[in-house]
Amino acid sequence: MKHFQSLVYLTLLVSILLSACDAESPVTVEPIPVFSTSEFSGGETTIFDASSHAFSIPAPNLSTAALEKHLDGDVEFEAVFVTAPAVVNPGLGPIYNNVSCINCHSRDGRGRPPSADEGLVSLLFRLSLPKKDASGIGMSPTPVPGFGRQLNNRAIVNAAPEGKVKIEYTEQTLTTADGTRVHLRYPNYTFTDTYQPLPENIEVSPRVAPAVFGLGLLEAIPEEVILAYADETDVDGDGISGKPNYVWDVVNQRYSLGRFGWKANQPTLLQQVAAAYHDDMGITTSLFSVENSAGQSQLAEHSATPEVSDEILDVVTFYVQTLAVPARRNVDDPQVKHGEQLFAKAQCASCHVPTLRTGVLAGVPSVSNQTIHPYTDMLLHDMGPELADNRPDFHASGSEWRTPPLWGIGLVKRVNGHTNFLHDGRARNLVEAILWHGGEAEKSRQIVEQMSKTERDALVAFLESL
Ligand code: HEC
Ligand code: HEC
Ligand SMILES: [Ca+2]
Ligand SMILES: [Ca+2]
Ligand SMILES: [Ca+2]
Repeated sequence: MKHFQSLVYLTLLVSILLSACDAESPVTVEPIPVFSTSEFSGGETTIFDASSHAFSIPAPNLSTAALEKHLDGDVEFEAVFVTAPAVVNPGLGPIYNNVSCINCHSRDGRGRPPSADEGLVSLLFRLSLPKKDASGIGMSPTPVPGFGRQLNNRAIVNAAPEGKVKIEYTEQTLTTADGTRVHLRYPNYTFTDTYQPLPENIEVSPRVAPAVFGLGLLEAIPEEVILAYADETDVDGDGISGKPNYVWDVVNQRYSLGRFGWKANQPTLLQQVAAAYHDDMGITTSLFSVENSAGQSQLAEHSATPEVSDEILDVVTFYVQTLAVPARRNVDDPQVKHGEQLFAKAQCASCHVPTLRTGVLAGVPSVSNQTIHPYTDMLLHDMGPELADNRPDFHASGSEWRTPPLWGIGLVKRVNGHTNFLHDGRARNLVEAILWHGGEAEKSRQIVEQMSKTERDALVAFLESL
């Protein structure tokens, strides 16, 4: 705890230093081009493939050696883990959510909530206890005794899963200005069959697996570029603030800018991948060397040697850094162009920033110095009470989420066979996803509600071209 306190001071100091720099030498960002007629969403990493494999293709600008490394990572991303001892891929569990990366990130794409007769596959639940006081803000979520920070709903033989989740939806109908009725479903979760009682005051955050392509590019965006879009106190008065998350960086032993996950709660892809092995599969690495089941009364602590080596961690990280971004389609279609104008008019581009330039990502030249069209600012935004999970994650409040990139969103149906969007997959199509926007995006939602059907169709056609 003491250790943590000194870290707070450190962060304070860092932010004071940062704001001091801000005042003296403001970072100049070139004006954002609101329109992007480019098909090259991922710069030179773009691939022209709109098939069901669109998210699984290596960046075309990899060197031969880099491609080999990527393909090694591909094998590991698909590797199915089993209970130790085993010759191949041992170390699963004892408690876990799934047996391979690809099982959740199906075709390197996005997961979804289970249908009525399915168990959980690619949706997981983060858990924590409320912070005792304000001094906990900015800290990692407080683990729940006996459960940690994630509900592990599966277990190896002789171990009990932590519990199951029952999902029920409440429907509400919204009528847009032109008389179109849209049915929105709101999820309610009940935890059942828990191996020991869950405390009543737990905080719960449902999260579906996001797509994993283009992530090296997002890691390569210079920190100062992201911070230049932040406007925490809404100085320019457009109702949109945008706030960086600062999260614990295990490798550098300090707080760093958060970039990955629905609340930007991971600083780097290396740490994101190691956390996935640990939290989602029960597999230890040099970054997280203690099993996720540690401290549970039902389970003994397990082996001290990492179950996945640094080499494997490295190639899997490289794999998610170097998956190509699919090219845009139909950019010259008049309806798509109309939709793009409406996207700007509805202030969508204030958060879903169309164009950014990457810097240098060490060891990954293919994603370095690229002009990209990710449609994200990588910042947290208050999205209102209806999307809130009420579970703070470092500096992200219970109602703040990181703007997700929209590139490739029009191909989710073809790749993953569904159109479930948002952090919990509640939206069943793009219009529903937009109509759930609230908080800082309330004005955007209202503009879309006021649109004619022709306009809303154009906006969707634009999103589907991404
Ligand atoms: C049980 C399902 C599940 C498994 C297994 C899983 N993931 Fe994930 N993954 C998720 C979820 C859910 C998130 C979002 C996490 C969050 O918001 O905190 C995520 C996030 C990610 C991200 C960040 C994506 C982004 O846009 O920010 C990467 C990269 C990733 N996972 C890679 C992996 C790798 C590599 C593995 C295997 C070692 C893996 N995942 C295993 C569900 C899973
Ligand atoms: C204030 C910032 C902000 C504005 C303005 C905004 N969005 Fe979003 N958008 C977000 C955030 C944050 C999420 C993730 C919310 C969640 O998952 O709970 C999101 C999610 C989405 C998604 C689902 C993405 C996914 O991966 O599931 C779509 C589609 C989308 N926005 C489109 C739009 C459109 C179109 C507009 C304009 C009408 C718009 N957004 C305006 C911040 C914003
Ligand atoms: Ca293990
Ligand atoms: Ca757990
Ligand atoms: Ca603002």
